[in-house]
Amino acid sequence: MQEELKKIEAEALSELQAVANSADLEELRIKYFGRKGRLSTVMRGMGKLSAAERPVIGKLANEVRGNLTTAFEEVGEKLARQERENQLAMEAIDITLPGRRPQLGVKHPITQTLERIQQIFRGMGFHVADGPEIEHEYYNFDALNTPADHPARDLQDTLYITDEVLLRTHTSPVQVRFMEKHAPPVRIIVPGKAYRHDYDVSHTPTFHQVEGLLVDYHVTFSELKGVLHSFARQMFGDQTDMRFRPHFFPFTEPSAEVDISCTVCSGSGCRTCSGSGWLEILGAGAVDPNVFEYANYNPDEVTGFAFGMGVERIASIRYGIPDIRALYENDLRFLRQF
Ligand code: 2U9
Repeated sequence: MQEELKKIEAEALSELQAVANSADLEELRIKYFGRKGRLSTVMRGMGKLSAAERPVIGKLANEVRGNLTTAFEEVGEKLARQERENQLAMEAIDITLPGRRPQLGVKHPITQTLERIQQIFRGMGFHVADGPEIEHEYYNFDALNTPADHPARDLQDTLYITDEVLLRTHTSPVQVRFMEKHAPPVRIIVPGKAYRHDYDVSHTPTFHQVEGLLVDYHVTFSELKGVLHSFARQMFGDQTDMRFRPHFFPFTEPSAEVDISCTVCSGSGCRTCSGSGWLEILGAGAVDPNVFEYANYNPDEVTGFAFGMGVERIASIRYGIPDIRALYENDLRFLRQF
């Protein structure tokens, strides 16, 4: 039995050296100290010993148990320490790593363009006016000298709410309302949404316009040209050329469509300008005397000019966007570029 105890001690100590983690240690503890463990089995056998042998073996058994208990405790503490360290190392946060940057949004290209247009005209002394998007046909058409049989009034082009109420097809009704409330001189721009039954690469049913109106006692067409040329150069660069082509609008006479030299080829002709060297950016003209009559201004006393531009068109030229419908798809990969 003496030898058996020594053997158990030696084997337990040797096995203890090989233990790699707390779970294995617990298994080993049960193997030796458990109720059916090797040490307990030997201890239980002591009852069969003679009175002479018992104290000797008993002493040895206690020694062995004491030694092993100490050895198990030591290994247990070492393993617990190691496991804690491993855990901490695994959970460690590297505070020197760069943080995740929040994705900052940008203003929509339409908004940026609207703001730039307003900034330029403010710089030339224009004030900003606004008004309703749901209009009476009187303000949208009649007061703008657009006769009842004019094609623009057609259901095909205009979005009607009732027989006489509609979504404004341009921001011009705001200028009429403004003249009703204010005596000349007038120098305003009207940025805002307009609506038309239209959808293709260059038209969306909802679109943005900036229109301008200047009325005073001796305003001439050359001042219109000066204002628009200044606008074009501030918007598209100092080298921008401009030309006026005769056109017709019901509310201006004479009227013109206004082109700038192509921003891609500077006028030599390319795909963007269909080889012409020019890009249409807006329409303009001298306010028709009939429009002044409707607004209760005396056409014998005042003259004025007006202009209108589509903001989507200006933005598409400014940023080189071939299909303006992209402006309304809200694809972040597209929007992030501006
Ligand atoms: C009043 C008198 C005159 C506004 C004008 C245009 C020419 C014009 C188009 C540009 C592109 C509309 O968005 S678009 O399709 N507009 O060409 N607009 S003159 O004339 C007015 C407005 C109000 C009282």
